[in-house]
Amino acid sequence: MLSRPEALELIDAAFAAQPLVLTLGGTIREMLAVVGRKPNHLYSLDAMGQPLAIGLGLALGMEGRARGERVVVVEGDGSLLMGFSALSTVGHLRPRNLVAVVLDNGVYLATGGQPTAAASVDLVGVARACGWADARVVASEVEAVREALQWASATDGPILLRVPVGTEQPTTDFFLEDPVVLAREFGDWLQNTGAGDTKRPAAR
Ligand SMILES: Cc1ncc(C[n+]2csc(CCOP(=O)(O)OP(=O)(O)O)c2C)c(N)n1
Ligand SMILES: [Mg+2]
Repeated sequence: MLSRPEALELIDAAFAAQPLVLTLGGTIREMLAVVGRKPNHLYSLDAMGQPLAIGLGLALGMEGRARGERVVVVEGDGSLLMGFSALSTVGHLRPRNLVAVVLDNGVYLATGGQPTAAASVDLVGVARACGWADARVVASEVEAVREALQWASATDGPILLRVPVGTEQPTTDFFLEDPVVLAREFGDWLQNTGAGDTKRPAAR
């Protein structure tokens, strides 16, 4: 079973310079520990249930941009279950440039490891039934995840990948940045730099 940091490293490598919406604190801190702070990463601190809807809006807004560009949403199982209605909106609007990767540890890890309903929900079946272009459960090992990410980056979406990950919780640094600053930094990157470049814009 892959750890979440291992999965995050593979996701960053596959979409190194694409807009990437990251769910909640634990996943965000682990991504920061693995690849550092990047302007193409939108850190949606504590916005449980919102990342897929945020990614949908971004994907729709970016549909006219460079071919091949993808908006990637990295979601947790608990947060996706909270924002479940966005699955139907994505299936209805079908943005071709949207990839959702659900890192499914089966629990609300951040609040003590209580089990989520994910164990009894066929997320791939739900996404397909909602009209997503495709969805897959991915074996929790490096090559399978790498291959699935590669496929998702080259296939018309919306695409959902469900990746089981372990429940270990590595010690990470605090990340106490103001969400207003985070959103502006990401917006600046989108507008002024854009996909393909991950230099952080100059502070203003
Ligand atoms: C609306 C709302 N309710 C509760 C919380 C508290 N909370 C933060 S993370 C979390 C668990 C999220 O579960 P999951 O998406 O599976 O991520 P994991 O904890 O497994 O990393 C909860 C309940 C919150 N941030 N927002
Ligand atoms: Mg979880």
